[in-house]
Amino acid sequence: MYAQGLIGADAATTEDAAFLERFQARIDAEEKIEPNDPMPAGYRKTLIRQIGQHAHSEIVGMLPEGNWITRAPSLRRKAALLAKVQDEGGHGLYLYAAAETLGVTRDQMTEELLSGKAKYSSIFNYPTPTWADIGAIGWLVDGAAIMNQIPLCRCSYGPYARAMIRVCKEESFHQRQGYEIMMTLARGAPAQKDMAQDALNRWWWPSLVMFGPPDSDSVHGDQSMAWKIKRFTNDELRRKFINATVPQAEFIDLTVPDPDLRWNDDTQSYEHGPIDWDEFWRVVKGHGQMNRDRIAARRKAWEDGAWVRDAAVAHGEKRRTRHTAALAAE
Ligand code: FAQ
Repeated sequence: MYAQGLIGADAATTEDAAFLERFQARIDAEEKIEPNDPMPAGYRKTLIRQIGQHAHSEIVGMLPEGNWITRAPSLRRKAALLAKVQDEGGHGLYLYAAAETLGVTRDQMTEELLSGKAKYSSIFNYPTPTWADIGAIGWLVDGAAIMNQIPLCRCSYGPYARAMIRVCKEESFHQRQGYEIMMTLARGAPAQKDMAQDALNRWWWPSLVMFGPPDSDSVHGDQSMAWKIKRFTNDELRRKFINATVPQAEFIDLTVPDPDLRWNDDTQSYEHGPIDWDEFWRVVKGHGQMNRDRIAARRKAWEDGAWVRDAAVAHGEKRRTRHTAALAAE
């Protein structure tokens, strides 16, 4: 869709110290970097990786909730869930388009997802066995996504930052619909409250690791902070999320499943108990409960959709031919 010529743009750029200094000065001056601007190859590569992973997460993220569209408990819940899942599909499309401005194609990104080369968020490898999981995903997963994405609205790369503005508005609606489901269950019959608590128990820790490994193990963190792709570190965002979410759990009388959780008056922040990072890396490496199903579902969707892509290309060619013929006849 976007100019393929951009792929080689860096080849013409000598990344000498003066070039890198000029680029960093633009970043430090809070200028937005746009698709045709010269940029270090590493900056381009980091963005393609992160935006691509983000796009895949939105698309794979449609699956756990999509599982409940036919079983939502009322027409109102069904309409809201349907709209939410469609929004996630839209977010994926804005993000693929933003990544394409850097010279990668959607087909390349899809190929990397299906071959396991590109990652998507660990969170979407957990199952959704009960209706309360839909509440927990909206409340916690969209809540974590907002915490991560609001700073991305100020990312130094223009197309990514602009895509995030609309995405964040929609995520905010998603978070509220999820919290409202949890509130309704938590104030319902004892069995409903148990279901809400059980969902919180299962989604709490996976939501905390969505922010990535601890800063000490974050491979890309420092460079992405220097380039103002990231504005906060993984641990800073995790802390902000916990601080915002614990009072929300207390308000609906649910218990955060962390016996070591403590308010620290000095830092004005919660301290959390140990995170199981082995479990995180197991899931990231493809051994979570749902990894195989998720990729199988995406592969099937891609193969089933081949005729639609072929038809769209054929239609485009037909229109171009007609347009050229009409111009020639003028
Ligand atoms: N899962 O060096 P860092 C959503 C990987 S959207 C899997 O710290 P970085 C909306 C990381 O890629 C959710 N892998 O990396 C929704 C790297 O591996 P690599 C997605 C992870 O990039 C809601 C390695 O670990 N959001 O939820 C994860 O500086 C409901 C080392 O990590 C975004 O993608 C993980 N959780 O920081 C949809 C936001 N964490 O690439 C449907 C944009 C880390 O070297 C329903 N992304 N890794 O092979 C970011 O902000 C960053 O990429 C981080 C990671 C913060 C995720």
